[in-house]
Amino acid sequence: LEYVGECLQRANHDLDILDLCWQENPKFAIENFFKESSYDLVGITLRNTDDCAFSSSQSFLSEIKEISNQIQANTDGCIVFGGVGYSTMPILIHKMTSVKFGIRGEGEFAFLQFIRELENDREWSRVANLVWQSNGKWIKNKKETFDLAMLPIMKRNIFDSQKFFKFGGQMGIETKRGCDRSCIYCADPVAKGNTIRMRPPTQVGEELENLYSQGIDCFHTCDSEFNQPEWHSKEICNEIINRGLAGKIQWYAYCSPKPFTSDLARQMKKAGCCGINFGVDNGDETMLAKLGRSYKPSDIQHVVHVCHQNDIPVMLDLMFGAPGESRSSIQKTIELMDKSSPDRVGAAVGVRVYPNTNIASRIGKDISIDGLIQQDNPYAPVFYIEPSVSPFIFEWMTELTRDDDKYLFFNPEKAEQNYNYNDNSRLVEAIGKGYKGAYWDILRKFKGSVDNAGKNR
Ligand code: B12
Ligand code: SF4
Repeated sequence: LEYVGECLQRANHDLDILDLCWQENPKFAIENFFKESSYDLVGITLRNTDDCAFSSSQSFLSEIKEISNQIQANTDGCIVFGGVGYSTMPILIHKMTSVKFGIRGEGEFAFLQFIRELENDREWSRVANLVWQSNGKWIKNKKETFDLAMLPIMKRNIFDSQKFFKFGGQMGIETKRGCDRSCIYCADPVAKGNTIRMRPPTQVGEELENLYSQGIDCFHTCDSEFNQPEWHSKEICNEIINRGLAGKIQWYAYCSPKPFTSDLARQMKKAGCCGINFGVDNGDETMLAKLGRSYKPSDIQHVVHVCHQNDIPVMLDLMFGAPGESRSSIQKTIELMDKSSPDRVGAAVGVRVYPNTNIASRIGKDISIDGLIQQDNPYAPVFYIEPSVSPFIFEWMTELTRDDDKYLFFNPEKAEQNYNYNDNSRLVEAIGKGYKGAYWDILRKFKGSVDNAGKNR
């Protein structure tokens, strides 16, 4: 939202922000906000529609509906949704609320086009990425992507960055957008586009400096996969090094296990990278192919090795219960984790089936519909668990990983190993005590209320 807001400011539009993240009582905050001024246009960002975790299956849609209803009741301005959560399921969100417009995908250029039409002809078909209604039918305008070099240098001063940093433990920064892979469950290509578009390294470097000058020195990349393509990741690292930021900032990234060279690991370390999360999903070769992954178990072992050689801690993210999962694939995955010894392993059971993903379109065709789990509520998140493993997978996973504290689970009952970042009192406590970094790394270092050893700073 800050990126979109800065583009509006550059185009000389007046802008006010209501940040509901800090409001104890959103209803009251909304009423007060709209009492102060009237607005022609109200943009709402929806980052998360749900927590993407089968064990909790928490949906945020009813709150989103309530908040958008309250906003509608308090303004005559035109309301437009946007955000990555919205972009994963725009039509469902419009049907659930009575908001008439939304921009899926990136918002900086499209929102400006929308404003031009709002002020002039209201020819909605001209606005890239717009979702709107015509004669009772929902229309999704063609998705367009823009050259990210056209973005302004982001000052990052619209929101209270210091407050977000203090209570969030790290700050997001994007170096590229979109992903050209087709992992069967992934909503990133749906929401962000299926080509990779890169930001010029100087743009990223200046943005990092602007944040650093506000006292922010710990970051997480917001790219789908930071290392794709590798040449661009290296240029970003060089930029950080050449600006003299490497010794001053720490940063973490999501990366894909292939391609990932020791050269890149060395360069990332030199540029201040202090942890990488690889979403590896599974450790069985057949399962990796079924998931649409192009690497092999040996590549997973290799990345852990090269990261450790360069003193970079590693988190591997696993997802059990995908179509084709079996007792043997689970066993092989756990064996690979033991062999490769990452610093932490996130073990999630159940695949969140987001609309318009490959898995969503294959359910009922070549993937068993029996594995589909949905509660009675039509807006409840839908998950898939391979029927042949679902009767024993939870108990067996517990058995296999017992007493091994490298495993983190999406399980609120195991507070000390819970890595659902959406609902995690342990994480909140650690950040309150001054821990910074990627959340898995904070959870790794934080030994609980009684022990402050290993504190990041
Ligand atoms: C980095 C990241 C994280 C980091 C964040 C680090 C940080 N400091 O920022 C961490 C690891 C902490 C994280 C945690 C979680 N994440 Co996350 N995360 C991402 C990721 C990769 C990037 C998000 C981002 O900031 N993008 C960069 C910005 C610039 O893009 P953007 O927000 O989309 O904004 C653009 C457009 O959407 C649009 N736009 C945005 N707002 C608006 C508003 C208007 C009016 C308009 C017109 C346009 C517009 O314009 C913007 C610029 O182009 C996304 C996937 C992705 N590739 O986007 C997942 C993603 C957002 N995460 C997801 C989830 C589920 C979570 C967790 C809930 C997981 C969990 N249970 O622990 C938590 C929730 C944390 C929280 N409290 O919010 C899901 C959400 C899916 C959904 N439908 O809800 C995503 C989409 C991943 C996925 N494919 O499933 N995450
Ligand atoms: S899981 Fe990673 S590599 Fe696969 S489509 Fe999603 S972002 Fe791309």
